[in-house]
Amino acid sequence: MTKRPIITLPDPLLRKPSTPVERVDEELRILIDDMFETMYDAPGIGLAGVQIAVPRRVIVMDASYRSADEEGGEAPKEPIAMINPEIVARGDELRAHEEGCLSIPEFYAEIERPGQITVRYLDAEGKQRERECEGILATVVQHEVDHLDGKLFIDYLSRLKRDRVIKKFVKAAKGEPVA
Ligand code: GNR
Ligand code: NI
Repeated sequence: MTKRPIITLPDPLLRKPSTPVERVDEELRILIDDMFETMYDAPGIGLAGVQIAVPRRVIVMDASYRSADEEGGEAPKEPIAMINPEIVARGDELRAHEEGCLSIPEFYAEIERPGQITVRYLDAEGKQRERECEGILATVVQHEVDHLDGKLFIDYLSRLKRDRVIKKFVKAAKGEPVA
């Protein structure tokens, strides 16, 4: 397994829609392994291919650490990989979660999204599956599927707030002081 570098704002690749995976093969499973290693090392609870500069429709997640926190106990790892994920149903109730993104380091904001979703995807063996998600996992799946469409969680903020965040990262990338 190889840890790969994570791209950050304002890298234009983050805005590029990712391409569907056509074949679930060994090469793809190696990519997925590398994505898990990169995510656990960061550490993060989700990662999309495009974040390691591979704009293909693959996401990995593990929300077990977060739920262990909430329950105040130890939790075993619960790695989940989804290929060509599609959100096929959304519940009516919205839930707010504090979100962060490995591609927007050290910025956090409360975002409202449907609290319950159904996602259809291929697993690492190429088998079609469907899964109902709620809680933090519902939020992370939506956050990751957004990445595949070139969308970031700051897009849900007001234009003023979003532009402020982007400007900070543009300045930092130019080596200017960000205050
Ligand atoms: O590590 C992450 N934590 C997180 C917290 C709340 C909502 C979404 C996330 S995903 C994020 C990792 C990441 O950037 N995935 O794309
Ligand atoms: Ni993210």
